[in-house]
Amino acid sequence: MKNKINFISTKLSNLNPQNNTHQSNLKRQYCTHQLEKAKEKQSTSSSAVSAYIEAVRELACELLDLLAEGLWVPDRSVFSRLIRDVDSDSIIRLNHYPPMPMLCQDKDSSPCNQNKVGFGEHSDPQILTILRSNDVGGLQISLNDGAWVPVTPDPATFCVNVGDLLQAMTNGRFVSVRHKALTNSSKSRLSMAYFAAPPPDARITVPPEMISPNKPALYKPFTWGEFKKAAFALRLGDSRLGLFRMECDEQVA
Ligand SMILES: O=C(O)CCC(=O)C(=O)O
Repeated sequence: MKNKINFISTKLSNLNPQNNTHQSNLKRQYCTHQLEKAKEKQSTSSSAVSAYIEAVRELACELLDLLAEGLWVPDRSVFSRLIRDVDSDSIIRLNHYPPMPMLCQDKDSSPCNQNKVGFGEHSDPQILTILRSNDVGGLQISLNDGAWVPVTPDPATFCVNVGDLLQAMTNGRFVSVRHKALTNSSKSRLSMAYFAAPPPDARITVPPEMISPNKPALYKPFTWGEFKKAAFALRLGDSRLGLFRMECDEQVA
């Protein structure tokens, strides 16, 4: 293929060298222009993403400060400090769920008459998730009794999920929410999730004020790195916090 291109260009230059110089200059100018346009576009979108990340990180920190205050923890930045850390392992994920038409012969028969699962049931392992979506529904959360409740989509609001680490750091006072996302049969769902996480070597512990003889520590101390490693060894829907739960005899001790 490379030879062929070389051959054609040689031929063109043989026919009219001046023309060819002009053509390749035009071509080069066009390519440079396209490249600059693409770079400009890339830098505009990457600065928009950076600005968004900064804004949602600030929101997550403010929420965590309020939460610590509400729990009567004297050091109100005990949770947010982990996210503000320069080595914070926070990430952003963009999800796209293309429409999945229901292609059933018999429209009334289950399960092909139901929406397909786009993102399986799970809880978020990090501290807090700030989720935003377009106006296409699909997100569902699981209640204590196991019932699934749809979350009304609203592009102007944020959905905040408590993650596993916050459950551990509040000694079970806040519970990480199990959720899943279903596809829509005719429209695309888009969502953007900011997962606020500590640095990998941060020790996940409970503020001492939240532990008492009546409410002993539920989880052993662990690092986020250890938790992530354990999480990767499990399936998406498995409960990871169970691995770090104190044994009953340790709680009494
Ligand atoms: O798209 C959604 O609403 C859910 C996304 C989600 O659960 C995730 O990214 O972990």
